[in-house]
Amino acid sequence: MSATSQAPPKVVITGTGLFTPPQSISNAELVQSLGEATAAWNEDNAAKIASGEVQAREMPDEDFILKASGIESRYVMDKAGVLDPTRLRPMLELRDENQLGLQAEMAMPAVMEALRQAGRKPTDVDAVIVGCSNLQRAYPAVSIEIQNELEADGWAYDMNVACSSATFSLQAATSALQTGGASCVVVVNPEITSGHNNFAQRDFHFIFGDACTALVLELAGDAVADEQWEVLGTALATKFSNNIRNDAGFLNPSEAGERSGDELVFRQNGHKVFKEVIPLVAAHIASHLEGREIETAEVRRFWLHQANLKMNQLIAKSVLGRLPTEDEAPVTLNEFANTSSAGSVIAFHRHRDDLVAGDIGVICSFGAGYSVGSCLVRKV
Ligand code: CO8
Repeated sequence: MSATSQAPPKVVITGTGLFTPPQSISNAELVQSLGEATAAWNEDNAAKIASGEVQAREMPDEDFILKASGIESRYVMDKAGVLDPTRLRPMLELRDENQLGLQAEMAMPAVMEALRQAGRKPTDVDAVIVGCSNLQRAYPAVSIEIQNELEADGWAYDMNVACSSATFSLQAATSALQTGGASCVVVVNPEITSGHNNFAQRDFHFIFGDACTALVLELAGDAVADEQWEVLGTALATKFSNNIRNDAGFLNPSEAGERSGDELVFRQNGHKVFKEVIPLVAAHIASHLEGREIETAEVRRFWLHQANLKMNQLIAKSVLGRLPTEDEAPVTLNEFANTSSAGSVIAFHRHRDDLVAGDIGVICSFGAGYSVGSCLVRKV
Protein backbone atom coordinates (compact mmCIF):
# COMPACT_ATOMS: atom_id res chain seq x y z
CA MET A 1 0.00 0.00 0.00
CA SER A 2 1.42 3.43 -0.86
CA ALA A 3 1.81 6.07 1.81
CA THR A 4 -0.90 8.19 0.18
CA SER A 5 -3.52 5.44 -0.32
CA GLN A 6 -6.54 5.59 1.93
CA ALA A 7 -8.48 2.81 3.63
CA PRO A 8 -11.76 2.17 1.80
CA PRO A 9 -14.80 3.75 3.47
CA LYS A 10 -16.58 1.60 6.06
CA VAL A 11 -19.65 -0.31 4.90
CA VAL A 12 -22.38 -1.47 7.27
CA ILE A 13 -25.28 -3.91 7.05
CA THR A 14 -28.23 -1.96 8.39
CA GLY A 15 -31.14 -4.34 7.88
CA THR A 16 -32.14 -7.89 7.06
CA GLY A 17 -35.46 -9.40 5.98
CA LEU A 18 -36.89 -12.85 5.45
CA PHE A 19 -39.83 -14.09 3.43
CA THR A 20 -40.97 -17.55 4.55
CA PRO A 21 -43.44 -19.30 2.21
CA PRO A 22 -46.68 -20.12 4.03
CA GLN A 23 -46.62 -23.86 3.26
CA SER A 24 -44.32 -26.35 4.97
CA ILE A 25 -43.70 -30.03 4.16
CA SER A 26 -42.55 -32.49 6.83
CA ASN A 27 -40.21 -35.39 6.07
CA ALA A 28 -43.12 -37.78 6.72
CA GLU A 29 -45.29 -36.08 4.07
CA LEU A 30 -42.45 -36.06 1.56
CA VAL A 31 -41.61 -39.72 2.14
CA GLN A 32 -45.29 -40.67 1.83
CA SER A 33 -45.65 -39.03 -1.62
CA LEU A 34 -42.37 -40.36 -3.06
CA GLY A 35 -43.15 -43.76 -1.52
CA GLU A 36 -46.46 -43.85 -3.40
CA ALA A 37 -44.79 -42.75 -6.64
CA THR A 38 -42.01 -45.34 -6.20
CA ALA A 39 -44.48 -48.18 -5.53
CA ALA A 40 -46.49 -47.17 -8.62
CA TRP A 41 -43.34 -47.01 -10.78
CA ASN A 42 -42.19 -50.43 -9.57
CA GLU A 43 -45.64 -51.87 -10.30
CA ASP A 44 -45.73 -50.35 -13.81
CA ASN A 45 -42.25 -51.73 -14.50
CA ALA A 46 -42.69 -55.12 -12.82
CA ALA A 47 -41.96 -57.12 -16.00
CA LYS A 48 -38.77 -55.15 -16.77
CA ILE A 49 -37.66 -55.46 -13.16
CA ALA A 50 -38.29 -59.23 -13.24
CA SER A 51 -36.26 -59.60 -16.47
CA GLY A 52 -33.41 -57.53 -15.04
CA GLU A 53 -33.81 -54.81 -17.69
CA VAL A 54 -34.29 -52.13 -15.00
CA GLN A 55 -33.75 -52.08 -11.27
CA ALA A 56 -36.59 -51.63 -8.83
CA ARG A 57 -36.55 -48.18 -7.24
CA GLU A 58 -35.86 -48.17 -3.52
CA MET A 59 -38.19 -46.62 -0.97
CA PRO A 60 -37.32 -43.32 0.73
CA ASP A 61 -36.92 -43.32 4.48
CA GLU A 62 -37.71 -40.66 7.07
CA ASP A 63 -35.06 -41.75 9.58
CA PHE A 64 -32.37 -41.66 6.88
CA ILE A 65 -33.22 -38.06 5.97
CA LEU A 66 -32.94 -36.76 9.53
CA LYS A 67 -29.80 -38.76 10.28
CA ALA A 68 -27.99 -37.94 7.02
CA SER A 69 -28.91 -34.25 6.82
CA GLY A 70 -30.49 -32.88 10.02
CA ILE A 71 -33.47 -31.68 7.95
CA GLU A 72 -36.96 -32.02 9.48
CA SER A 73 -39.09 -29.88 7.16
CA ARG A 74 -38.97 -27.34 4.36
CA TYR A 75 -41.12 -24.42 3.15
CA VAL A 76 -42.29 -24.40 -0.45
CA MET A 77 -44.15 -22.04 -2.79
CA ASP A 78 -46.55 -24.85 -3.71
CA LYS A 79 -47.08 -27.87 -1.51
CA ALA A 80 -49.85 -29.67 -3.42
CA GLY A 81 -47.84 -30.13 -6.63
CA VAL A 82 -44.75 -31.35 -4.78
CA LEU A 83 -46.76 -33.88 -2.77
CA ASP A 84 -48.84 -35.11 -5.72
CA PRO A 85 -47.20 -38.52 -6.46
CA THR A 86 -48.11 -38.21 -10.14
CA ARG A 87 -46.38 -34.80 -10.39
CA LEU A 88 -43.64 -34.40 -7.74
CA ARG A 89 -42.93 -30.77 -8.59
CA PRO A 90 -44.57 -27.47 -7.73
CA MET A 91 -47.64 -26.33 -9.65
CA LEU A 92 -47.00 -22.61 -10.13
CA GLU A 93 -49.43 -20.19 -11.68
CA LEU A 94 -48.35 -19.04 -15.15
CA ARG A 95 -48.35 -15.25 -14.92
CA ASP A 96 -48.58 -12.83 -17.80
CA GLU A 97 -46.03 -10.10 -18.25
CA ASN A 98 -48.22 -7.47 -16.61
CA GLN A 99 -48.16 -9.39 -13.32
CA LEU A 100 -45.36 -9.30 -10.80
CA GLY A 101 -43.08 -12.32 -11.21
CA LEU A 102 -42.96 -14.90 -8.42
CA GLN A 103 -39.36 -14.17 -7.38
CA ALA A 104 -40.02 -10.42 -7.24
CA GLU A 105 -43.21 -11.10 -5.28
CA MET A 106 -41.44 -13.16 -2.62
CA ALA A 107 -38.64 -10.57 -2.51
CA MET A 108 -40.85 -7.60 -1.62
CA PRO A 109 -41.78 -8.55 2.00
CA ALA A 110 -38.14 -9.44 2.73
CA VAL A 111 -36.87 -6.19 1.20
CA MET A 112 -39.47 -4.09 3.05
CA GLU A 113 -38.56 -5.71 6.38
CA ALA A 114 -34.86 -5.04 5.76
CA LEU A 115 -35.58 -1.40 4.79
CA ARG A 116 -37.69 -0.88 7.94
CA GLN A 117 -34.79 -2.09 10.08
CA ALA A 118 -32.44 0.19 8.18
CA GLY A 119 -34.77 3.17 8.71
CA ARG A 120 -34.95 3.65 4.93
CA LYS A 121 -37.72 4.31 2.42
CA PRO A 122 -37.92 2.23 -0.79
CA THR A 123 -36.97 5.33 -2.77
CA ASP A 124 -33.72 5.67 -0.76
CA VAL A 125 -32.46 2.54 -2.53
CA ASP A 126 -30.19 3.21 -5.51
CA ALA A 127 -28.98 -0.33 -6.27
CA VAL A 128 -30.56 -3.78 -6.18
CA ILE A 129 -28.51 -6.96 -6.56
CA VAL A 130 -30.36 -10.25 -6.86
CA GLY A 131 -28.12 -13.24 -6.17
CA CYS A 132 -29.59 -16.74 -6.33
CA SER A 133 -29.17 -20.25 -7.74
CA ASN A 134 -32.07 -20.11 -10.17
CA LEU A 135 -33.54 -17.15 -12.02
CA GLN A 136 -37.04 -17.60 -13.28
CA ARG A 137 -36.34 -16.08 -16.71
CA ALA A 138 -33.48 -14.81 -18.82
CA TYR A 139 -34.61 -11.18 -18.84
CA PRO A 140 -35.68 -8.58 -17.90
CA ALA A 141 -33.65 -9.02 -14.71
CA VAL A 142 -35.64 -9.88 -11.59
CA SER A 143 -33.62 -7.21 -9.76
CA ILE A 144 -34.88 -4.53 -12.17
CA GLU A 145 -38.43 -5.70 -11.54
CA ILE A 146 -37.82 -5.31 -7.79
CA GLN A 147 -36.24 -1.88 -8.38
CA ASN A 148 -39.38 -0.92 -10.31
CA GLU A 149 -41.64 -2.10 -7.45
CA LEU A 150 -39.59 0.01 -5.03
CA GLU A 151 -39.89 2.99 -7.41
CA ALA A 152 -36.16 3.38 -6.87
CA ASP A 153 -33.63 5.06 -9.16
CA GLY A 154 -30.13 3.82 -9.82
CA TRP A 155 -29.30 0.38 -11.17
CA ALA A 156 -29.95 -3.32 -10.63
CA TYR A 157 -28.62 -6.65 -11.84
CA ASP A 158 -28.98 -10.39 -11.26
CA MET A 159 -26.11 -12.74 -10.55
CA ASN A 160 -25.78 -16.48 -9.97
CA VAL A 161 -23.06 -18.30 -8.06
CA ALA A 162 -25.38 -21.05 -6.77
CA CYS A 163 -25.54 -21.23 -2.95
CA SER A 164 -22.59 -18.83 -2.69
CA SER A 165 -24.66 -16.08 -4.30
CA ALA A 166 -25.29 -14.79 -0.74
CA THR A 167 -21.74 -13.74 -0.02
CA PHE A 168 -20.83 -12.99 -3.64
CA SER A 169 -23.71 -10.49 -3.82
CA LEU A 170 -22.71 -9.07 -0.42
CA GLN A 171 -19.19 -8.55 -1.77
CA ALA A 172 -20.57 -6.87 -4.91
CA ALA A 173 -22.69 -4.54 -2.76
CA THR A 174 -19.76 -3.67 -0.49
CA SER A 175 -17.56 -2.92 -3.46
CA ALA A 176 -20.24 -0.75 -5.13
CA LEU A 177 -20.55 1.31 -1.95
CA GLN A 178 -16.80 1.66 -1.46
CA THR A 179 -16.20 2.79 -5.01
CA GLY A 180 -19.03 5.32 -5.07
CA GLY A 181 -21.29 3.33 -7.39
CA ALA A 182 -24.22 3.41 -4.97
CA SER A 183 -25.22 4.73 -1.55
CA CYS A 184 -27.98 2.32 -0.44
CA VAL A 185 -27.79 -1.21 -1.81
CA VAL A 186 -30.38 -3.92 -1.37
CA VAL A 187 -29.16 -7.50 -1.79
CA VAL A 188 -31.91 -10.07 -2.39
CA ASN A 189 -31.69 -13.88 -2.43
CA PRO A 190 -35.02 -15.23 -3.74
CA GLU A 191 -34.74 -19.01 -3.88
CA ILE A 192 -37.47 -21.22 -5.36
CA THR A 193 -35.32 -24.32 -5.06
CA SER A 194 -38.43 -26.51 -5.30
CA GLY A 195 -38.40 -25.68 -9.02
CA HIS A 196 -34.92 -27.16 -9.54
CA ASN A 197 -35.16 -30.04 -7.06
CA ASN A 198 -35.60 -33.63 -8.18
CA PHE A 199 -38.46 -34.79 -5.98
CA ALA A 200 -38.58 -38.10 -7.88
CA GLN A 201 -35.10 -39.19 -6.67
CA ARG A 202 -34.84 -40.42 -3.10
CA ASP A 203 -31.21 -39.26 -2.91
CA PHE A 204 -32.24 -35.65 -3.48
CA HIS A 205 -35.96 -35.19 -2.76
CA PHE A 206 -35.49 -34.03 0.85
CA ILE A 207 -32.62 -31.58 0.37
CA PHE A 208 -34.15 -28.23 -0.56
CA GLY A 209 -36.68 -25.59 0.53
CA ASP A 210 -37.86 -22.16 -0.65
CA ALA A 211 -37.28 -18.76 1.01
CA CYS A 212 -36.12 -15.24 0.22
CA THR A 213 -33.75 -13.06 2.21
CA ALA A 214 -32.79 -9.41 1.86
CA LEU A 215 -30.00 -7.23 3.23
CA VAL A 216 -29.50 -3.47 3.19
CA LEU A 217 -25.93 -2.12 2.99
CA GLU A 218 -24.84 1.49 3.28
CA LEU A 219 -21.74 3.55 4.00
CA ALA A 220 -21.24 3.84 7.77
CA GLY A 221 -21.31 7.62 7.58
CA ASP A 222 -24.79 7.59 5.99
CA ALA A 223 -26.44 4.90 8.11
CA VAL A 224 -29.29 5.78 10.48
CA ALA A 225 -30.26 2.29 11.72
CA ASP A 226 -30.23 1.50 15.46
CA GLU A 227 -28.41 -1.75 14.75
CA GLN A 228 -25.42 -1.79 12.39
CA TRP A 229 -22.89 -4.44 11.38
CA GLU A 230 -19.61 -3.27 9.96
CA VAL A 231 -18.30 -5.34 7.06
CA LEU A 232 -14.69 -6.02 8.08
CA GLY A 233 -13.88 -7.92 4.90
CA THR A 234 -15.13 -10.17 2.16
CA ALA A 235 -13.30 -13.04 0.46
CA LEU A 236 -14.39 -15.18 -2.48
CA ALA A 237 -12.96 -18.31 -4.10
CA THR A 238 -14.01 -20.72 -6.87
CA LYS A 239 -12.73 -24.08 -8.13
CA PHE A 240 -14.39 -25.95 -11.00
CA SER A 241 -16.23 -29.17 -10.13
CA ASN A 242 -18.94 -31.29 -11.78
CA ASN A 243 -20.01 -32.77 -8.47
CA ILE A 244 -23.01 -30.45 -8.19
CA ARG A 245 -24.61 -29.74 -11.53
CA ASN A 246 -27.80 -28.62 -13.27
CA ASP A 247 -27.78 -28.43 -17.08
CA ALA A 248 -31.07 -26.57 -17.51
CA GLY A 249 -30.42 -23.58 -19.75
CA PHE A 250 -31.47 -21.59 -22.75
CA LEU A 251 -29.57 -23.85 -25.17
CA ASN A 252 -31.53 -26.98 -24.19
CA PRO A 253 -34.11 -26.65 -27.00
CA SER A 254 -31.31 -26.06 -29.54
CA GLU A 255 -29.17 -29.00 -28.51
CA ALA A 256 -28.88 -31.90 -30.93
CA GLY A 257 -29.55 -35.13 -29.05
CA GLU A 258 -31.60 -35.61 -25.96
CA ARG A 259 -30.83 -35.03 -22.32
CA SER A 260 -32.42 -37.07 -19.57
CA GLY A 261 -34.90 -35.15 -17.43
CA ASP A 262 -32.58 -35.76 -14.45
CA GLU A 263 -29.89 -33.60 -16.06
CA LEU A 264 -32.19 -30.59 -16.21
CA VAL A 265 -32.66 -30.41 -12.46
CA PHE A 266 -30.28 -30.53 -9.49
CA ARG A 267 -27.96 -33.51 -9.23
CA GLN A 268 -24.86 -34.15 -7.16
CA ASN A 269 -22.34 -36.65 -5.93
CA GLY A 270 -23.24 -35.93 -2.31
CA HIS A 271 -20.50 -38.09 -0.80
CA LYS A 272 -17.72 -36.38 -2.76
CA VAL A 273 -19.16 -32.95 -2.05
CA PHE A 274 -19.33 -33.73 1.64
CA LYS A 275 -15.68 -34.84 1.73
CA GLU A 276 -14.34 -31.99 -0.40
CA VAL A 277 -16.29 -29.10 1.06
CA ILE A 278 -15.08 -29.41 4.64
CA PRO A 279 -11.33 -28.79 4.10
CA LEU A 280 -12.02 -26.24 1.35
CA VAL A 281 -14.39 -24.08 3.39
CA ALA A 282 -12.50 -24.46 6.67
CA ALA A 283 -9.25 -23.35 4.99
CA HIS A 284 -11.05 -20.44 3.32
CA ILE A 285 -12.46 -19.14 6.62
CA ALA A 286 -9.16 -19.64 8.46
CA SER A 287 -7.19 -17.78 5.81
CA HIS A 288 -9.72 -14.93 5.65
CA LEU A 289 -9.53 -14.50 9.43
CA GLU A 290 -5.74 -14.66 9.39
CA GLY A 291 -5.58 -12.10 6.56
CA ARG A 292 -7.59 -9.70 8.74
CA GLU A 293 -5.53 -10.56 11.82
CA ILE A 294 -8.57 -11.91 13.66
CA GLU A 295 -8.02 -14.87 16.00
CA THR A 296 -10.50 -17.73 15.68
CA ALA A 297 -11.24 -17.35 19.39
CA GLU A 298 -12.43 -13.79 18.71
CA VAL A 299 -15.25 -15.06 16.46
CA ARG A 300 -18.48 -15.06 18.41
CA ARG A 301 -20.66 -16.70 15.74
CA PHE A 302 -20.52 -18.54 12.40
CA TRP A 303 -23.58 -18.07 10.17
CA LEU A 304 -22.88 -20.88 7.73
CA HIS A 305 -24.62 -22.01 4.55
CA GLN A 306 -27.34 -24.41 5.64
CA ALA A 307 -27.07 -27.63 3.62
CA ASN A 308 -26.14 -30.41 6.01
CA LEU A 309 -25.85 -30.40 9.80
CA LYS A 310 -22.83 -32.71 10.04
CA MET A 311 -21.03 -30.82 7.28
CA ASN A 312 -21.45 -27.53 9.18
CA GLN A 313 -20.35 -29.08 12.45
CA LEU A 314 -17.22 -30.48 10.81
CA ILE A 315 -16.39 -27.20 9.06
CA ALA A 316 -16.70 -25.31 12.36
CA LYS A 317 -14.74 -28.06 14.15
CA SER A 318 -11.95 -27.75 11.65
CA VAL A 319 -11.79 -23.98 12.21
CA LEU A 320 -12.24 -24.03 16.00
CA GLY A 321 -10.39 -27.25 16.82
CA ARG A 322 -13.51 -28.59 18.55
CA LEU A 323 -17.17 -29.10 17.76
CA PRO A 324 -19.14 -25.81 17.85
CA THR A 325 -22.05 -25.23 20.17
CA GLU A 326 -25.35 -24.34 18.51
CA ASP A 327 -24.80 -20.86 19.92
CA GLU A 328 -21.56 -20.58 17.93
CA ALA A 329 -22.91 -22.08 14.69
CA PRO A 330 -26.71 -21.76 14.70
CA VAL A 331 -28.84 -24.18 12.71
CA THR A 332 -31.87 -23.27 10.61
CA LEU A 333 -31.77 -26.14 8.11
CA ASN A 334 -33.84 -28.34 10.41
CA GLU A 335 -36.83 -26.06 9.72
CA PHE A 336 -35.95 -24.63 6.26
CA ALA A 337 -33.82 -27.39 4.67
CA ASN A 338 -31.27 -26.07 2.15
CA THR A 339 -32.53 -22.74 0.81
CA SER A 340 -29.38 -22.27 -1.26
CA SER A 341 -28.12 -18.67 -1.11
CA ALA A 342 -30.74 -17.67 1.46
CA GLY A 343 -29.43 -20.15 4.08
CA SER A 344 -26.54 -18.28 5.68
CA VAL A 345 -28.54 -15.03 5.59
CA ILE A 346 -31.50 -16.72 7.33
CA ALA A 347 -29.05 -17.82 10.04
CA PHE A 348 -27.74 -14.22 10.35
CA HIS A 349 -31.28 -12.79 10.29
CA ARG A 350 -32.57 -15.14 12.99
CA HIS A 351 -29.54 -15.45 15.26
CA ARG A 352 -27.86 -12.14 15.98
CA ASP A 353 -30.04 -10.28 18.50
CA ASP A 354 -28.08 -11.58 21.48
CA LEU A 355 -24.72 -10.34 20.19
CA VAL A 356 -23.31 -7.10 21.64
CA ALA A 357 -21.27 -4.20 20.25
CA GLY A 358 -17.80 -5.40 19.27
CA ASP A 359 -18.84 -9.02 18.67
CA ILE A 360 -17.39 -10.49 15.47
CA GLY A 361 -19.06 -13.07 13.24
CA VAL A 362 -18.55 -14.83 9.92
CA ILE A 363 -21.25 -15.17 7.27
CA CYS A 364 -20.10 -17.98 4.98
CA SER A 365 -21.82 -19.52 1.99
CA PHE A 366 -20.55 -22.34 -0.23
CA GLY A 367 -21.98 -24.21 -3.15
CA ALA A 368 -21.85 -25.46 -6.70
CA GLY A 369 -19.00 -24.31 -8.87
CA TYR A 370 -17.40 -25.07 -6.39
CA SER A 371 -17.67 -21.63 -4.84
CA VAL A 372 -17.12 -20.26 -1.36
CA GLY A 373 -17.47 -16.77 0.04
CA SER A 374 -17.13 -15.28 3.50
CA CYS A 375 -18.01 -11.93 5.00
CA LEU A 376 -16.54 -10.90 8.35
CA VAL A 377 -18.79 -8.57 10.32
CA ARG A 378 -18.58 -6.71 13.65
CA LYS A 379 -21.54 -5.35 15.57
CA VAL A 380 -21.21 -1.59 15.86
N1 CO8 B 1 -34.14 -42.49 1.97
C1 CO8 B 1 -33.52 -43.67 2.16
N2 CO8 B 1 -32.33 -43.98 1.70
C2 CO8 B 1 -31.70 -43.03 0.98
C3 CO8 B 1 -32.25 -41.78 0.72
C4 CO8 B 1 -33.55 -41.53 1.24
N3 CO8 B 1 -34.19 -40.34 1.05
N4 CO8 B 1 -31.39 -41.07 -0.02
C5 CO8 B 1 -30.32 -41.85 -0.20
N5 CO8 B 1 -30.51 -43.03 0.38
C6 CO8 B 1 -29.62 -44.19 0.40
C7 CO8 B 1 -28.63 -44.17 -0.75
O1 CO8 B 1 -29.23 -44.70 -1.92
C8 CO8 B 1 -27.52 -45.05 -0.21
O2 CO8 B 1 -27.86 -46.41 -0.38
P1 CO8 B 1 -26.71 -47.51 -0.72
O3 CO8 B 1 -25.76 -47.44 0.41
O4 CO8 B 1 -27.48 -48.74 -0.83
O5 CO8 B 1 -26.10 -47.02 -2.02
C9 CO8 B 1 -27.51 -44.74 1.28
O6 CO8 B 1 -28.81 -44.19 1.58
C10 CO8 B 1 -26.44 -43.75 1.67
O7 CO8 B 1 -26.50 -42.65 0.72
P2 CO8 B 1 -25.42 -41.55 0.65
O8 CO8 B 1 -24.08 -42.18 0.79
O9 CO8 B 1 -25.69 -40.67 -0.54
O10 CO8 B 1 -25.77 -40.76 1.98
P3 CO8 B 1 -24.96 -39.66 2.68
O11 CO8 B 1 -24.73 -40.07 4.06
O12 CO8 B 1 -23.81 -39.18 1.87
O13 CO8 B 1 -26.03 -38.45 2.73
C11 CO8 B 1 -26.45 -36.36 1.66
C12 CO8 B 1 -26.53 -37.87 1.56
C13 CO8 B 1 -27.33 -35.91 2.80
C14 CO8 B 1 -26.92 -35.72 0.37
C15 CO8 B 1 -24.99 -35.97 1.94
O14 CO8 B 1 -24.12 -36.62 1.03
C16 CO8 B 1 -24.73 -34.51 1.85
O15 CO8 B 1 -25.36 -33.68 2.44
N6 CO8 B 1 -23.68 -34.13 1.13
C17 CO8 B 1 -23.21 -32.78 1.08
C18 CO8 B 1 -23.65 -32.05 -0.14
C19 CO8 B 1 -24.86 -31.20 0.10
O16 CO8 B 1 -25.12 -30.72 1.16
N7 CO8 B 1 -25.60 -30.97 -0.96
C20 CO8 B 1 -26.75 -30.14 -0.92
C21 CO8 B 1 -26.91 -29.32 -2.15
S1 CO8 B 1 -25.48 -28.54 -2.74
C22 CO8 B 1 -25.07 -27.31 -1.64
O17 CO8 B 1 -25.90 -26.81 -0.94
C23 CO8 B 1 -23.66 -26.92 -1.51
C24 CO8 B 1 -22.94 -27.88 -0.67
C25 CO8 B 1 -21.44 -27.62 -0.59
C26 CO8 B 1 -20.77 -27.31 -1.88
C27 CO8 B 1 -19.28 -27.34 -1.82
C28 CO8 B 1 -18.61 -26.04 -2.17
C29 CO8 B 1 -17.15 -25.93 -1.83
